[in-house]
Amino acid sequence: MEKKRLISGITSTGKMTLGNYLGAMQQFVELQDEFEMMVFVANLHAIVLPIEAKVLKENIKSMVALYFACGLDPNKATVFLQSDVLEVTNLAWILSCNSTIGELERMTQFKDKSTKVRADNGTNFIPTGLLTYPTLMAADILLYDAQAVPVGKDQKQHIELTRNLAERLNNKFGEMFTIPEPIIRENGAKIMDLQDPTKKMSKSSTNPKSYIGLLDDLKQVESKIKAAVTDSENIVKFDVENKPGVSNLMTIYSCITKKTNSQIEEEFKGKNYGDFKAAIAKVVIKLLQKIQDKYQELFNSQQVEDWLEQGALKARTIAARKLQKVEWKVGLKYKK
Ligand code: AQP
Repeated sequence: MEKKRLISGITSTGKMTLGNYLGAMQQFVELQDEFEMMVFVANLHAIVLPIEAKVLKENIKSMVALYFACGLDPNKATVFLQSDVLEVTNLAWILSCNSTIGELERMTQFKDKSTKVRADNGTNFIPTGLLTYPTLMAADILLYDAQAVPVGKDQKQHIELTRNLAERLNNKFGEMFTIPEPIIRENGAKIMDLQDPTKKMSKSSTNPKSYIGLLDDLKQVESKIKAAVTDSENIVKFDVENKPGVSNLMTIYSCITKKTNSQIEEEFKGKNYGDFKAAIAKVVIKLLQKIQDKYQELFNSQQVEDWLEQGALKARTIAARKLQKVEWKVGLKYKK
């Protein structure tokens, strides 16, 4: 039986965080044996908000090496750079022409990010790409006939839109797209900011204490965990509403150790937050040490460039076939 195809990507707006790892990358690695996994570095998504060319280049290079350092196997997963497949922007345009401004404006990510841009720079500086981001994301998925998309909780609404667009075009022009399902893990789907545990941990956050980068200095990682916001109760208990900081740290600990919340509560019964944070720092540092050692080995290696080229070739072959079919169906091509 053919394996189900899964696709996902991470935006190269910064260095990958523990949130990206636990919400997305860890899943990709676990799923690569059972499914046909396609994973890309989303560099086209990264230019939605202004980013320096030099920084973007560094982010891409470091992210590619990190993908493999985190455990993606080039013999199992197809790893590629989003902009290496030109077909994706063609399909994104077709999807944009079949979506409405209203439905794109309703996306939570657009609302949050445009509010922030407005506050920082004024109303006239909201890039069009911020609004059309979800149609590019839909193209990323539909171009490869992916049956499922492993993502963090924040991307669920975009997958819902992708499904709607696929159904809309299938009905209007005839069957052409596979309708994708989201795969969202229960634990770790939303790792929160260490300084404000009501907000998602984000790699573009301006406060470095609020997130753990996979490439952070390990001493700093320890201090960031020690400085993470908790509460004054000194009781390790999972209660997102009343103890968001402690619950977030429990989630991080649980995702890495695979212990359940009740096992963790039992483990730290009668102990204080100092002990709890020291235990979390220990497992996070052990995980990052392993990733960073592998990263050092891979960064600058020709092997990584070769794997990426090999991934792009495979992705382009699938994409070209699909785009031809779509262009024929919508009437852009007049010769078969
Ligand atoms: N904090 C998080 N917890 C769990 N999952 C997360 N993801 C991101 N942050 C968390 C998941 O990682 C994948 C790639 O996300 P992305 O980088 O493409 O975009 P994002 O969701 O906007 O992530 P960031 O870090 O917040 O990026 P910036 O700062 O650029 O906006 C997705 O599956 C996402 O759900």
